[in-house]
Amino acid sequence: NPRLHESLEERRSSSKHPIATRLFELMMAKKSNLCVAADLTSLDEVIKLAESIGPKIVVLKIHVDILEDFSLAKMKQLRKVAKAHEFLIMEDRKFADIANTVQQQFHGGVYKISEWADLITAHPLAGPEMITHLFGDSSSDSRRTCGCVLILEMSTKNALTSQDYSKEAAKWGLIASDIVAGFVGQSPPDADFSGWIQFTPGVNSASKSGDSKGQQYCSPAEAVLERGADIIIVGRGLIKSSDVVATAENYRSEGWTALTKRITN
Ligand code: 5IU
Repeated sequence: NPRLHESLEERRSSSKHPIATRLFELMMAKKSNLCVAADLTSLDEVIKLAESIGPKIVVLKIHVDILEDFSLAKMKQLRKVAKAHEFLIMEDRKFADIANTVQQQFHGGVYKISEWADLITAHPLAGPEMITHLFGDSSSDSRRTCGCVLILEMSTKNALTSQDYSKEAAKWGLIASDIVAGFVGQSPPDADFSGWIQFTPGVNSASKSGDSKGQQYCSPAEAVLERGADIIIVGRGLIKSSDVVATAENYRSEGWTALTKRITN
């Protein structure tokens, strides 16, 4: 797969999505391919975490619907931290409904995700038109300000994201290259594109066995060198550690070393 060995600069120039372009630039500037899954129930705590590890990460991934103290004002604060430390905010909403519903979930409700998310995740389950219409009609600003990260494979045991499923979905993603900035997966898809960014969750240096609830883990090096990850997603391996800044630096360094090694090989 050519994507795995191309330089980030080459890939940045072939990228068709402004958010992917920006992410390639952040990766090169910060020498980081670390995305932290800030799965905390308080947005105040997420902001605190982001302030401390901001310089080490390129993406902060959140689940807005687990926050007990959500407000748009606090989300604006998080955006300020993201701007100051230069990282993107990914809302792992895993949109999966018909386009008409997903558009409302993305723009409306309490969370108004389109106002603050740089990246969102979506399951391709509903078919290609859900992807093309995800952000609204062709005049929607979100087409420039937000990128879809398509979930092609999941990290869990016995996930239903079979090879046939991911193969078909990757093809849809290629057609919607103005919407799709990358994908979540555990391996590079056949219908790959070097301007896309592969996000790989299920990364934990301390645990090999998973979490006893179906989650499976691998190391940062394995994610990058064997599974094709461009960006490693680390949750509990970091947020539960006693020194989050030191742990972030370890994951940044391990992830970046592996990526550099893969590119130069
Ligand atoms: N996540 C996965 N696996 C997937 C997808 C998303 O773990 O296949 I798609 C999310 C869930 C959680 C984070 O927010 O990534 C991983 O957290 P831990 O590193 O704590 O397991």
